[in-house]
Amino acid sequence: MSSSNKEQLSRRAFFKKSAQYSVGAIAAASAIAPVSMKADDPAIIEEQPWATQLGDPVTKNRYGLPSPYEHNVLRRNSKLLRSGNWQASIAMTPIHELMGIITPNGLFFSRCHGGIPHIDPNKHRLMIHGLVEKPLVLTMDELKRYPNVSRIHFIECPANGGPEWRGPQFNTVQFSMGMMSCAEWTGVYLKDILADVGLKPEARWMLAEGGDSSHMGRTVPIDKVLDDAMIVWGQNGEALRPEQGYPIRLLLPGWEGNLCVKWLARLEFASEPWYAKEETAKYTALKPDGKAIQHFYANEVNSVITSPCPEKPWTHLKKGDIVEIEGLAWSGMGTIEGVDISFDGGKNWVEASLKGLVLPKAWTRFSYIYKYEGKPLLLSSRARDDAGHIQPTVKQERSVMGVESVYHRNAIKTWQVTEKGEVNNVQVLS
Ligand SMILES: Nc1nc2c(c(=O)[nH]1)N[C@H]1C(S)=C(S)[C@@H](COP(=O)(O)O)O[C@H]1N2
Ligand SMILES: [Mo]
Repeated sequence: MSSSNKEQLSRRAFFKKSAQYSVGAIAAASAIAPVSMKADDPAIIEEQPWATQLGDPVTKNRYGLPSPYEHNVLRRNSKLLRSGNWQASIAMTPIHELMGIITPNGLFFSRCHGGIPHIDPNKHRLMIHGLVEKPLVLTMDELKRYPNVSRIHFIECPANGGPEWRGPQFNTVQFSMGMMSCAEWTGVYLKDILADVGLKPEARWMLAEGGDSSHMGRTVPIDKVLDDAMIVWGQNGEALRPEQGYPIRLLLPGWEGNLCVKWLARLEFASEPWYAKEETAKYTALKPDGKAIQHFYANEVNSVITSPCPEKPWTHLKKGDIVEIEGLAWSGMGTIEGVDISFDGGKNWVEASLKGLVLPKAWTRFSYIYKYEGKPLLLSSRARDDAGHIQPTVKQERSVMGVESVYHRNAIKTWQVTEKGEVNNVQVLS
């Protein structure tokens, strides 16, 4: 008898044995997983092709890829959010497909103004000049000689959720909230390099400029530079991906993604911000009184339920089923302290639990175990951080900001769950 036949027999024997136990005993062992054992299930009693022949050698694919069965787990672009071509567009992360708080590099959202350059690291230089004692030009090898640190932080485009100020635009979580991702970044704190370079006391601002075709430049106040700004070359244990700024990018933990200049080529220190001279762009928000908010940098406390969501509805559930509600919370101003869940559009709240790592300026995963009743719901999440911020209602946010802005939306997000378990993107205006 071949070993695979033996294996098959022992599987049958296992099935017979376990089938003797009462359904009740199995159900008690696992209250959440529905038991669907059938004596004639071919997936149990028959050998599958992959179990009867040798698999691939790793030499076939030295850099591994996900299982082909995961082919739908992709970044996606919307025609509504591109500026004329796919080079200047934004690829959104399927946040509903992620686990834990780390975004795999191939799924990290990507926002480019001039396409993705493929930079030869041997020909890339970082110039540091302006109001410094000792201007420097560093090769990548020289830069990496600084002792490195690794930190988990999200990057969020401040336009995340921005198309929805007036109302829901996308009946998906990927398009409505996927302009963000979270990774473990490896690099050096800028303050450590500046200790070498010697910052002059008049230096109040830093211009960061990219080496891509857009030469995107952003101005950063010196306090942030000396606090936790990093130059990073590592992303989740490997070199930055080209989409994220290979070989180096600026990382300003918690602050607007657009300030995190990719393909970083130049840092210049000055006493005045560059946008005062209209040389670099800067994001503003228009308020109902016609005035614009000019200085906002950190992304506010925010959260979204990723399961269920329009892409992951509850149509397969039966009344009485136990199900886990999961989502992500984050704040650019601190650490997530707690997340509440509402089933009635924000009238009543219960507290979710935070699971896994809870870190400053990082995604934080929350969870709530729920008994599904098959009734219509308005399902919302509301996060708060340790700096004392809490997400506003849509009504509160509109009363301050109106609906004309694009950036920094962080109002409580709500999914409508229908009687059938379908999930729709809605806004609760009361
Ligand atoms: N050089 C350069 N840096 C850039 C950009 C760019 O187009 N060029 N896009 C910015 C914007 S608008 C955002 S939101 C973030 C996105 O980072 P990601 O593509 O790694 O997700 O990068 C920023 N850094
Ligand atoms: Mo952005």
